[in-house]
Amino acid sequence: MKVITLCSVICAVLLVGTALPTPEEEYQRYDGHKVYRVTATTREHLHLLKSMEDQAKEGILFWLIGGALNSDTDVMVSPEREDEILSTFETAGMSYKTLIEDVQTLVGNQTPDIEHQSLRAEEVTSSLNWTAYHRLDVIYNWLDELAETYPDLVEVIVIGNSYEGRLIKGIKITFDENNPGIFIEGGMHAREWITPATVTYLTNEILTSTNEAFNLLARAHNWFIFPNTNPDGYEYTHTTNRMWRKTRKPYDNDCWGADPNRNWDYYWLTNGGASNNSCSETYAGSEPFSEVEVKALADYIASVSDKFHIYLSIHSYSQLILLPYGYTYEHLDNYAEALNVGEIAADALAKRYGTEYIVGSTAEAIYIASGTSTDYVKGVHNTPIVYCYEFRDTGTYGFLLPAEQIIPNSLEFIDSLIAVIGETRNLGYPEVHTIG
Ligand code: 0X9
Ligand code: ZN
Repeated sequence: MKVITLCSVICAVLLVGTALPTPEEEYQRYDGHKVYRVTATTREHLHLLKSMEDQAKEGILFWLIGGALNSDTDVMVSPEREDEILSTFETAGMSYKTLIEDVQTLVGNQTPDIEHQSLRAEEVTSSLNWTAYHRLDVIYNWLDELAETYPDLVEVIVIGNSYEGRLIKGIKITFDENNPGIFIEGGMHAREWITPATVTYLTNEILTSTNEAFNLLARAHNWFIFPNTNPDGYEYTHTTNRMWRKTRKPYDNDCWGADPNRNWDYYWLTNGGASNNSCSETYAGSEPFSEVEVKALADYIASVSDKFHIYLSIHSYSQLILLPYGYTYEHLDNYAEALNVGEIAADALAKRYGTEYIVGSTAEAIYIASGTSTDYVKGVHNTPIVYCYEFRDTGTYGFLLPAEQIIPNSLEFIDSLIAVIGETRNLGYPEVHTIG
C-alpha cells in the first residue's frame, strides 16, 4: 500500500513534470516587439551599436550588425525598452525606420503551434514538403528515406553529436566516384529557417529533377549536403525561442552558446570580427573549435577536402553572395574569378523573379567577421570556389520569411547554382587552378 502511495505521488510529479513545461521551456513570445533598421554614419555610431550588442541586455536583440560606415543594423526591441532605446539612437544622431511592426505576428504565422504539434506524429512518418518549415526529426527521417530510396546514390553521413547529443546528419550523393564534388552546409545559425528548407529542396531536385540541363550538371558532380549543422540551436528555435542564433552549450554569466560561424580555427577572434563575451550573438567560443558541432564538421571537411572544389555556406538574410575573406579586407588569390562567377550567378538568380543579390567579399560587402566556415575552408583547404549565400529577404520578414517563399527562394537559388557550376567548369576547375 505504502509503495503504491509513494509511486502515485512520484508518478504524479513525473507526469506533471513532463506535461507542463517549466517557465524556461515555454515558447518565448514577441508581442509588441519591433525591428528597427538603424543607419550608422560615424565611427561613434558603430562603436555605440557594438557596445549595445556586447552588453546583450534584456529587451534588445541584434538581427544584423552593420560593421561599416553607412551600413544598416537591424535591431529587435521590446515594448518596455522602446522609448529608451530610440532616444539613445536619437541622442547619438542616428536615423532609423521601422522594419517589422510586430514580431509575434510573424512568428505566429510560421511557428508550429500546439495544434500543429499534434500533427507531428503523422508528419514524422510522411515525406518532406516545402510548404512549411519542419522539425529536425522530420528532416533527418527524410534523409534516411532518401538513402533507402536511392541506395546506389545516397549515403547518410553522421559526422558526430551535438552538445545536447543530437546527431549531426547529412548525406553524400555519389553519381560517379571520379566526379568533382560540391559541399553545402545550412542551418549553422539556428533561426535562419529558410536555409535547411532550401538545402533540402535542392537535394530533392538533385535526385528527382526533370530539367535536363540541371540533371546533366547535377549528375556530373558528387554532393556533400548538411542541411542542419547546428541541430540543438535549430530545435531550440522550434521549442523555446524562435530568435536563437548560436549553439546551446552553457557559458559563463548565465549565457548560452557560441556563434558557430565565429568558432573556426582560422584567424579566430581576429580584427574585432567576433566577440569574447559569452552573452554576445557573435561570441567566438572559449577557444577555436570549442563547439563540438563545428569541430565535427571541420573534421569531416578535412577528410573529404580533395573531393570537392565548390563550397557553399548557406545563411539568411540580406540577399548577398559573399566571397571570403571575412577576417581581412585583403583579396583572395582568385578574387577576380570568384567575383565574376558570383556576379554571373547573381544575374542568373535575378532572371526568374527579379530578386537582387549583391556580390562582394564578406569584409567589404558587410563587415569584418572572423572564424567563419568559408574563411576556414578557403584558407586551410584552398578550395577554389567558396561562397556564403545570404538568402531572402532584405528585411521585410528577415528570419521570419513566410513558408510560401521556400520554393521561389529555392528555384532562384538553383538558377544561380547552375551558373556557379557552369562558370566554374568554364574556368577549368577543378583540374586547373588559375590565378585571377
Ligand atoms: O555574420 C554571419 O555569420 C553571417 N551573416 S548572418 O546574418 N547570417 O549571421 C555572414 C558571415 C559571412 N559569411 C561567411 N564568411 N561565411
Ligand atoms: Zn547566418
